[in-house]
Amino acid sequence: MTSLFEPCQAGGLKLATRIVMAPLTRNRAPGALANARMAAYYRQRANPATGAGLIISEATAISHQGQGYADVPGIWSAEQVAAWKQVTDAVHAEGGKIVVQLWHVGRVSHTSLQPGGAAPVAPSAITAKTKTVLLVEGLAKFVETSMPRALEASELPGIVQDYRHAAANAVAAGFDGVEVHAANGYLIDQFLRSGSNQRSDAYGGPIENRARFLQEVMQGIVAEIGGERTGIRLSPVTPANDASDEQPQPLFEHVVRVLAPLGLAYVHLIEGSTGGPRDHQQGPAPFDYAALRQAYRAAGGQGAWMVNNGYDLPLAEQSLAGGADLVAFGRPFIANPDLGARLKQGGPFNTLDRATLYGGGDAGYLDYPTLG
Ligand code: 8OZ
Repeated sequence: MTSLFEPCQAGGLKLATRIVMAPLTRNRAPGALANARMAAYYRQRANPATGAGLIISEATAISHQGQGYADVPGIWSAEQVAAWKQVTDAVHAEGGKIVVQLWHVGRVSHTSLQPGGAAPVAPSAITAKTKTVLLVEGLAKFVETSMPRALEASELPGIVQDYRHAAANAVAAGFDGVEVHAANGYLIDQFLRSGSNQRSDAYGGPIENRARFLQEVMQGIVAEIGGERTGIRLSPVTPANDASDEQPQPLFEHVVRVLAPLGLAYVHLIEGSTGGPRDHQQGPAPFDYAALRQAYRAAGGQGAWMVNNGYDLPLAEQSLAGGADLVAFGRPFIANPDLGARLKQGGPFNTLDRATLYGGGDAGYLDYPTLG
């Protein structure tokens, strides 16, 4: 039986264990720049003997237009690349691996975060019934997202180019690869799911059309840096950020068939409602994740299958026995920098302080204790 503590080859990523640190937004990057505090945080979790076999960075904007929250990092400028280098160096000094999560929020933004105070962009001009985080006098404040404008089809190649440029920057910054954020109701997911996509052109309507933007982004990134260091995150039924679709099963089975020939390092699945119930249902029947993986494998997909959402050790080992390759842990990794060591010895686990999740300084960021 495969154990969480065994190595895994995920495309070109040679991982010492199957324990992955999930992407976690922490809003501690003023000026959209990574910094020494962030390097210290990732370093604490980087040694595969005690922490993660792979770290996925917090969601990182591919462009100013892709920004939707206060004090989240970016990776579109040379200054941002140089700033990230201190993080990737710190992780590698501990013998760890790290990929950057590439993010365009689409409609989940606010005019105050957009270039020139413009409206956020989206597949269709439909406001997301969700909140974003602004910082007001240094404190996280949740505010309604702004009304978006619908993107012209002629603008989409420019956004694909922004993804390619960000992926090339990721390699220049020393990342071992990238994860494309196609989950949680952000731009790519807004194109995929019918509740946010009412387009009547080649990017809306039938499933094949709604998956076209994702396909073009992924093909562009793979052409830029190679599939073997590219992963993707999907969340077929999450209601996060007002995401909805009436038929998620055929939609996401089509998506994995599109991904199969790209030779990706991994496919990362959020099962259920992000950070919430694993059995959340959208559509006419419970989502069948085994059928999704089978559709990917049947289409020739060889990437590692990474699962996420509410995992503990018994559930993780059950999932590995059922065919998953990697398990991503989110909030447990915030409160337990040495989560790997704690899983191995069966705990104990520190409790999470929700008040320090988004924004702030070292408290609730660098001061969670390790064992011993
Ligand atoms: C929590 C707060 C802000 C953003 C996601 C990037 O849900 C996020 C996020 C999570 O994927």
